[in-house]
Amino acid sequence: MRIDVITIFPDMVRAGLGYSIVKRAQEAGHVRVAVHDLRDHAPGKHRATDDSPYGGGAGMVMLPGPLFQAVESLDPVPEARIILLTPQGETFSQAKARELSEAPHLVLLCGHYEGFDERVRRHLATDEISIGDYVLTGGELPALVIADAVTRLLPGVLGNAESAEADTFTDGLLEYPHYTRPLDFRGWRVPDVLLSGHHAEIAKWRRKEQLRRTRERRPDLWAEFVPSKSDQKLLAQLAEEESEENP
Ligand code: JBH
Repeated sequence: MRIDVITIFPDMVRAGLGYSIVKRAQEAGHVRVAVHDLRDHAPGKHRATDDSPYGGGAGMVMLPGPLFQAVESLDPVPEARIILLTPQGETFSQAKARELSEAPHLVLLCGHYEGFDERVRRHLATDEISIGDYVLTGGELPALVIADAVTRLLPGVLGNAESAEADTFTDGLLEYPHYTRPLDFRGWRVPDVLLSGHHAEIAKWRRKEQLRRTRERRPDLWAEFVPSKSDQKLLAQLAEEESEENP
């Protein structure tokens, strides 16, 4: 896959791409990421990339000219996804990451809060994405989030162990609690079941903890979750344990 990021802060984005799985994936040739300075496509002495809004009002609007020129200079394939990072976009999700990981080419356009000229949205972008409902100063961090989430899904990027690992959003449950050495840390012990060597009991305990956690912490995921027959049995056990704790 090819990923191009267009931004007025190229060094900020490059810094974020130089670590971890994204770095490894680039070195291994699974993804080719390039970061471009929008100002290189801005005309005039001032190299402005934004201007005041027609009709008046506060804030600035990203000019269409530099953005169209920057994207056209990349000569994107017709199947490329041209993505605006904007608080008005669809909220990013694991499902969206999976969908984007199927595309041959992503172009990520980093906007700033006041937003893009409407013609960019209508005639250049194929997608508009937000990473969540909080105020950020620009689309640079969202671009890094998307590059990370998509890259780790590309074939060959994760080792077998990592990719076989059921991730939270695959089966709709949060992960179970993890423990490693030491057995006793400051008087806090690892649960006995994990030391028993009884694999079926361990699997049951883990599944039960996943159910408990998701029900407690994520009512949104819990509402969508469809328990299997064996999950229903574990949930009945949980209810039993809870009624013993609070008689
Ligand atoms: C995207 O993901 C969004 N959430 C909040 N602020 C943003 C600013 C620019 C791009 C976002």
